[in-house]
This record gives sequence, structure tokens and C-alpha cells, in this order.
Amino acid sequence: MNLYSSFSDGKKKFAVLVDPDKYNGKRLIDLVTLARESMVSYFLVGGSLLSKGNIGETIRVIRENCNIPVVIFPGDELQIDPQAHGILLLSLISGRNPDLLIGKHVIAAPYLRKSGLEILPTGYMLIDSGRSTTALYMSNSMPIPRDKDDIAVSTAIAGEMLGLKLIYMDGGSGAQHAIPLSMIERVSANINIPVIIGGGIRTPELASDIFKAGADVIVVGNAIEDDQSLLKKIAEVTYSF
Ligand code: 1GP
Repeated sequence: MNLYSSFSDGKKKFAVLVDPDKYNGKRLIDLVTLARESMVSYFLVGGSLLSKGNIGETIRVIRENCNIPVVIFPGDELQIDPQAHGILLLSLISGRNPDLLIGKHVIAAPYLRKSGLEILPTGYMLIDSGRSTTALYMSNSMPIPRDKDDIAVSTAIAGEMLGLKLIYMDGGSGAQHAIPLSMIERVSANINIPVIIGGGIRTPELASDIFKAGADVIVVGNAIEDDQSLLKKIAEVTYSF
């Protein structure tokens, strides 16, 4: 499987975020069944802070029950598991915390090499979403202000120039506001690598608007945790493009 070529094939994609703290047992199997029926593009597995979940067990259950690619969205260097297909190697380019720009990567590198996971080098940009999310607090960094499209554009261009292969703009899980459409439009018009958008996407209508603004991949977590019927509706929107 070449994950990157699927991210960059120009078709709109829908990723379901699975936080191992929030899903287990029947609830996880039900989610996987729904995702399989709706032809979800990817499972993203991980969390900014895992307190009880077991990422390996979550990935094992998903792999046993479907063929949907599993991509780790790591909250830290402990979230590496060879059962997944790939991992977003996140560099937090919106922040100025050296650990999240290169420090954790140095610690993780030998393990990643041994894991056999496909590495997806990702410029990760936290955008102010109206409240302090776990991702923001744990990152010990400042988000890009919502009304500063220019900063977002320059940051994304710098990420592309540094050789990163994906740009992920995130409001953080449970964001009060999703990423502004004007920011998505400007960023996606100014770079030639796929743009992933997540945080606070709670309706199929908003998912549609975000795709129209230029997103290649959307990530939805919280809204599906609250209402699993959304999964099918957002998948339908995704594949209508
Ligand atoms: C968080 O982008 C993801 O990192 C998804 O956010 O849980 O708000 O959908 P939500």
C-alpha cells in the first residue's frame, strides 16, 4: 500500500479520528462496521493525551474488521505501532516549540525506521479555534490567529519548501470553531501538497464547504463520537465531489 499516493490523487478523502480513550469493545466494532459500509478513506488513530486507551489494541481491532488504511496521528513519541499502515510524522510548524519541530522526531526515528510504517512528513498547524483544546495545551505553543490568513499561508509555504508532504490545519479536537474557509482557500491556493483540515467539523454542510474551499482530506472525531449517523452523511458528501 502506498498511502501517500492515495492522499495526493486529487480525490476528496474523509478520515475518521479514533481516540483510543473513547472507543473500545462493541462501540469500536460498531464504528468500524459503519466506516466500512460508508467507505471511509482512512482511520486516524491517536490522541493528544491518552490516559486509559491502548493504541495497539485499537489498531488491532480496526485491522481485524476492515481493510480501511490506518494512519497513526501521534500525540507523542509513545504512539508508534507497527500494526498501522502509516504515521503522520508531525512537525508543529505553527509553533516555536523545538521538541515538536525536531526533538521528538530524533527520539522516535530509530523506532520508526524499525516499524516499517509508511512515514508521512506533515506540517502541522494549530489554528485558534475559540478555546484552548488539549492539543494546544499539550503542545505548549501559540496557535495561528483565526484572522491571520497571511501567517497561515506563509507557514504552509515554508512547510512545503522544507519538503513536508502534507499540510494539516487543525483547530484541535472539540474545537469551538472550525478552520475559517478563507484561510483554507488561501492556503490551498498557495501550495501544491495535499491539505488536511480537522477540528470542529460537526455537519455534512460544513464538510462540503471545507472541501469547496480546497481541502483534500477532512478529519472528524468528536461529532461522530456524539452521533455515529453523521459518519454516513459526511461520507456521502465526500464522495459527491
Ligand atoms: C483533531 O482534527 C481532529 O485533531 C478532529 O477534531 O474531534 O473536533 O472532529 P474533532
